[in-house]
Amino acid sequence: MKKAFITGVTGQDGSYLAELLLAKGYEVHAILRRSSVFTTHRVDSFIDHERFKTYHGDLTDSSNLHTLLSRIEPDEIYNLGAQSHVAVSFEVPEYTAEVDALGTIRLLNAIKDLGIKPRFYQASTSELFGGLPETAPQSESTPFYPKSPYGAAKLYAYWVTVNYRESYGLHGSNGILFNHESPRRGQTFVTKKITQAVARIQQGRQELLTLGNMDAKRDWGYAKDYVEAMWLMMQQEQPDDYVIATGETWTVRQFVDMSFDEIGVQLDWVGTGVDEKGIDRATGKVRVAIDPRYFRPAEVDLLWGNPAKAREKLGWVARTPVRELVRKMVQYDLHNDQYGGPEL
Ligand code: NDP
Ligand code: GDR
Repeated sequence: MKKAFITGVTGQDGSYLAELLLAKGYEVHAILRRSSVFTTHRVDSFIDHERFKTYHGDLTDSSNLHTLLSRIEPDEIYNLGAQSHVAVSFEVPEYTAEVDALGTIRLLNAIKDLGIKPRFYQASTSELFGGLPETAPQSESTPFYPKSPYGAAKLYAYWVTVNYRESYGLHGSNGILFNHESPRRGQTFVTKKITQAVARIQQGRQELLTLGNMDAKRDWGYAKDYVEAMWLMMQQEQPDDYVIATGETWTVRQFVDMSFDEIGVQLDWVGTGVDEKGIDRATGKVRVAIDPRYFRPAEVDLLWGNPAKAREKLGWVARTPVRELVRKMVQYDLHNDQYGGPEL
């Protein structure tokens, strides 16, 4: 029986990945951060599974990671734990680097010191790219240009994974994943914020959705498809780095329109910049407003991935078009207030 070790299991991706690995017969070991409130909503449906084992742990604690890896001796390590919010990273840059950059080297050093030989997956990101229109669509050979403390921390993690591969023969791969969403997406990321607001507006529990930059373009896929790519990378004879994306890009405004479409509301967009408003054509009510407090000190304007290498080498393709993703998220939010409900 293969053993996997996951950091970030309570997050969106970690929960889908753990489910996938349990279904494949793995023993799944994972760390949970101590918190004053429960953080296990996304894994509660399988937390008592006999092959799912949890430990308190933290990417900021080297001795904890060292001890756990020496006891478990996993076959595969998936490093998904991170302070993953780009806007928040401008407010807590040092902590973001501590977890996202140094957390990765802590894991890699534990592997090296212990002399164990797991395969290692690093959750790299399209935020490594600057999102300049002339670089799109971005591929594995597009130059990096991180535009946030988060992106810069992930750049370090990307390169130390490559470096330990080249220096010590680590089977380490970077998945350069473009944005991927799901009903389990954290509530402060733009897609979930939108679909949850649409559901609440439909239910008469919210009036207004307030957003920042509506012109940013993102290549949005479905998280459940993307964790399969992580696993596929770990099954390859040779480690490598892969862009994982749908190959399509949409503005935030288009995502808003598609989400309101799900409940039969068409919006009129009036004005420009900070005055822009999405007005419900049928009722005349303002549904969307822009608040500069959601603007970032620097923005990644256009992310649009080229997943050709993943298709050719891993046989992976994104199966869920953005419309279907929007439908899954809005429908889920119409029927569930918490993570853990049934998905369509
Ligand atoms: P989430 O924010 O949903 O989950 C992050 C996870 O990391 C949570 O389990 C969180 O624990 C954990 N974590 C945070 N800080 C620490 C720490 N100090 N020690 C250990 N664990 C910690 O992220 P996603 O699931 O969306 O993303 C997974 C990974 O993939 C992240 O590394 C992210 O940066 C990266 N990524 C995500 C993309 C996306 O579009 N979703 C795209 C590309 C990369 P807790 O529940 O306690 O907060
Ligand atoms: P991103 O995702 O920064 O791409 O990082 P997010 O959903 O936060 O932002 C996407 C785009 O939407 C714009 N935006 C807003 N964003 C948020 N969060 N809230 C708003 O109100 C809002 N209004 C407009 C943003 O400016 C941005 O352009 C995600 C994370 O999962 C990272 O961990 C991951 O590495 C990248 O995706 C790929």
